[in-house]
This record gives sequence, structure tokens and C-alpha cells, in this order.
Amino acid sequence: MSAENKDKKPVEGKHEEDEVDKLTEAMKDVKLGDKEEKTESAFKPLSSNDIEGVAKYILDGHAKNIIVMTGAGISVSAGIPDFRSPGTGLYDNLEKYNLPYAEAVFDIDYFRENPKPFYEVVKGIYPGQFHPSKAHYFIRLLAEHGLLLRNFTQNIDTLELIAKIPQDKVIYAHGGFSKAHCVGCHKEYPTDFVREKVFSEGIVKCDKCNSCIKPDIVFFGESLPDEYFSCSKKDFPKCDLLIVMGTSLQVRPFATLINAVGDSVPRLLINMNAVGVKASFKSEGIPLKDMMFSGGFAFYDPDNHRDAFFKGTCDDGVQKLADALGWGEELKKAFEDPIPEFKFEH
Ligand code: CNA
Repeated sequence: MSAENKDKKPVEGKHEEDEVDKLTEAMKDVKLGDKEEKTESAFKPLSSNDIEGVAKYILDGHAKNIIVMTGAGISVSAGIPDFRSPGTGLYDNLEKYNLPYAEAVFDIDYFRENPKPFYEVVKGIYPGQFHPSKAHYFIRLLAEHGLLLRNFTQNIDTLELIAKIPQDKVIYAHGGFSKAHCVGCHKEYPTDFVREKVFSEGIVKCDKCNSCIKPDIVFFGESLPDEYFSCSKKDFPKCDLLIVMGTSLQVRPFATLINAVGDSVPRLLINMNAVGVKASFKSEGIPLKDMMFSGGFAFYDPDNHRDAFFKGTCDDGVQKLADALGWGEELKKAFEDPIPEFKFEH
């Protein structure tokens, strides 16, 4: 048996036991002869579809394999603009680059033609300039309490590393700055060299083929790292609570992961606005983009039995959740941690 399979068995067994416990609990309300549909809608993993309900679910011991999906919104309070927030997001502030469309700044074909806008924009995100947000430290606390299965992040700012979230718990779905390669001949370059050139010369060229060098951020038109696929396949079936924070859920394939947890697994969204909602409730929030993947959050569905939405900042949401878990002071203290000198180590 491979090491991976050895690891897998007990976790799956435990997960099944939890499922049986949950089902047994749910069956208590079922009267003899009740129709099956009623059994399903009676099943409610959360005592209330809000942060308090999620905290109770955790405190009752139901969440031992929490997955946290994150996006640019968790780093906004750290001083890094997101993409899509109206007015402040990067996409609303690109006029000076005369781009054909906003996403072009992170498009691999456009980069090959005109790399300058990317190098300019990326200076404002480059690791080493920012202090992580409370939301990053909350993810670290989940790991320290032994509850974090994985943090899947779309972010490229590396604040997960600075907040000391264990790096084997983080999947950088859209890559990062820890490596850099030439887009022509794929020669690898030291990250410090690339960083220095970006800030001093505004453009970085390969000494072998004269193409541009790009940090290993995943651009539109490029594939996601292998570990994103292998870990999402392995992790999501084990997940017993999904927390989604600070993302518009507009970028595939990442966004579709919210549908990859089991049907009875609670999902908490902490965001400034409702996103990833079921297409039938699009008047209430931003729906999941791709109809090929059915599902989405059911906040506005009268039969919603497991989705909770906290409307507000990630930092307020995690503080409220931490308070409800009795970790409020621990989170405030972690947030005050002095940040280590920045080094690419993952
Ligand atoms: P996005 O599309 O810009 O969406 C951000 C979401 O967060 C929006 O729904 C906002 O309403 C919400 N939001 C903004 N501020 C807050 C806040 N303080 N609290 C709670 N919610 C907030 O960004 P996504 O991450 O969804 O898009 C994926 C892109 C963004 C990835 O490819 C990233 O690489 C890329 N990106 C990353 C960074 C970063 O690494 N910090 C910055 C900008 C863009």
C-alpha cells in the first residue's frame, strides 16, 4: 500500500463515522412513515445558518477537516487591492496602460506582446511589503487547533507564508513569486534577481533567448499547478466544513470547488457581497459563472440547510467566528505577531 493510501484509510473511516453520527442526529426528528423528501430537508448540520451556527458545529466536534478557500479580498486590509472591487480594484485602475481589456494584464499571450503593464502592476503586490491580515492569522489558528485540512488560495502575495500558516497546508492555486522562468526557453531564474530587475529596470529579459522572465504566477491561458488538482481531488471528499473568504468566485476552475464538498457539508462565505450563489437566485447575488457546474450557495433558498453568509470584511468575519469559538484573544494576539524577515522558502 502506498504511503498516501495508508494515510487515507483512517481519515475516511472517521469521516464515515461522523456522517453516521450526523445522520443519526437528523433522523431523530423523522416520524414513522415520513416521506423521504422530508428526511432530506430535515437534515440540518447547522443549528443556525450563520457564524454562530458554524461555531457551534465546530465546537461540537463536527469539523475536523476544514478547507478554507481564499481570494484577493483577504489581503485588501493588508493594503493590496483586489481585482474586481468597484473603484479600488486593480481592474478599475488600469486606464494608463491602454489595455485592450482589463484581464490582459495577466494574460499570457498579451504578456508576450507587451509585458510592461504586468511588471508595473506587479510591483504593488510583490511579497515583502505587506503585513498579513487577521484572516490569514485565523487560518493559522485553524491549523494550530488541528482543524485545517487545507487552504486553497488564489492569492499570489505570499502572505500565507508570512503569517506562518504551515506551508504543507497551503495550495497556491494560481502560483506565486517563489520561482521565475523565461516564457521563451523556460530557463529558471533566482527570484531575488527578478525582483531586483522588476523594481530597477521595469522589465526582465532572459540572457539566453531574450524573451521575458515571469514569476511563476498562473496567467489566464495557463494551466494550474499539478498539486492543485491532486490535492483538490484528495481533500474535498474529506472536507467537513468549507470556509470561503474574500473572493468573487469568478475565476474557474477554482470557483467550482465550492461544489466539490458533500451535499451535507456546511459552507460559510465571508465576503463583502454574496457571490457564487445558485443561478436561480442571481437577483440576490453574483451567480457561479459556469452553468456546466450546477450548484452554488443556497443562501436565498427556502430549503437552505447548510450555507451561511457573513456580509462584511474578512477580518470582521473571522474575528466574530473566533470570538464565538473562544479564540478571540488568541486571534488578536497572533495578529500582533512581529512579521519575520521575508524569505522565499516554500
Ligand atoms: P476579485 O475578483 O478581485 O474578488 C475579490 C472579492 O473580495 C470581491 O467579491 C470583493 O467584494 C471581496 N472583498 C474585497 N475586499 C474585501 C474585504 N476586506 N473583506 C471581504 N471581502 C472583500 O479576486 P479573486 O481572488 O476572487 O480573483 C482571483 C484572482 C485575483 C486571482 O487570480 C488572484 O491571483 C488575483 N489577485 C490576487 C491578489 C493577491 O494576491 N492579493 C490581488 C489582486 C488580484
